[in-house]
Amino acid sequence: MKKDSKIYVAGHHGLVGSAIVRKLKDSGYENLVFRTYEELDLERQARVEAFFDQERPEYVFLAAAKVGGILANSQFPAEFIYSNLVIQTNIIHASYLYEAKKLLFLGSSCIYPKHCPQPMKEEHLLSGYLEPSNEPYAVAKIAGIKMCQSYNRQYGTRFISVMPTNLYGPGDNFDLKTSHVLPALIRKFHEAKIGGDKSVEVWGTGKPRREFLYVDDLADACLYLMNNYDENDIVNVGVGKDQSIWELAEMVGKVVGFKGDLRFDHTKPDGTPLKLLDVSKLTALGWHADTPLEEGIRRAYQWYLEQL
Ligand code: GFB
Repeated sequence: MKKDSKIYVAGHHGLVGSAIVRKLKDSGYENLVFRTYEELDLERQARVEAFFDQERPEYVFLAAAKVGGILANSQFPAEFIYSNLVIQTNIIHASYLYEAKKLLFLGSSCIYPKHCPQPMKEEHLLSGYLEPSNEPYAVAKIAGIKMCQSYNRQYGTRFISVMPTNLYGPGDNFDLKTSHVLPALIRKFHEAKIGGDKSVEVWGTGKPRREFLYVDDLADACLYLMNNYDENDIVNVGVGKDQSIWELAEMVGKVVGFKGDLRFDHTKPDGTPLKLLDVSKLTALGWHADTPLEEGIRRAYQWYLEQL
């Protein structure tokens, strides 16, 4: 990308899209294009194509998606599969029709099988059954990967796919029913501290292990890959280290300053037991994550406090 290249960030209000915009602006890219939901409904194919016809973006970051935590994925499976399939299909196809130079598609680590060998390598895609709690979302993301690869093969496009691990940071969703674990815990611990509660409820057994990547690190990786990676194969983006939900809860409690106990709600799902990405490919390409988890949680908590 040149500093004056026309760059479209789809989903610029979301956790990932807003971080990509911050990173692009900080890096001196000045010709950025966005549309709000009111201006452009990405589920409407004709409108997406009219937008591409009018703007002709050279580079596309496809960060628009319907996302949510383990419960939202189980409760709204139709929305997760429909919205993601339609949005990504419209944008990938329009990028081909209107000759974008390059597109970066954001997948997810949930594309890998439920019982995938750990850490999960790019080659493990489609090697086993998916985790049922987010299968519709994962199937949509896998379709996006295959669409990018198929367009590259048949049409000679340059569409790359990036698989981030669980993300968190400024711009996250803190709604307790639909959010991911990290923002949920920040909010629960904060409210328990303010309310003087003796304990905080944590879903599941606390035993599943997860890897967490600060979203500004992901944005940095996305720019790096847009500028330095041209292969058809997917690339994992993570930190290469995981911890149990129990350990995570203790760390969030420490950052927030809550001194009470953890109460595990076994009626809530654990989801996939292990989900650690193998990041050796990205490391070999010359990129690694910078933000230690505790520092990232501190920044995310600060952002949450500023929104209150
Ligand atoms: O982050 P999370 O919702 O999604 O849950 P996944 C991770 C783990 O944290 C699960 C536990 O074992 C939850 O039971 N957990 C504990 C909590 N307390 C809470 C809480 O208050 N809220 C939430 N949400 N979880 C997601 C997929 O799976 O991974 C998405 O649902 C996406 O589709 C994302 O792929 C990366 O890590 O299990």
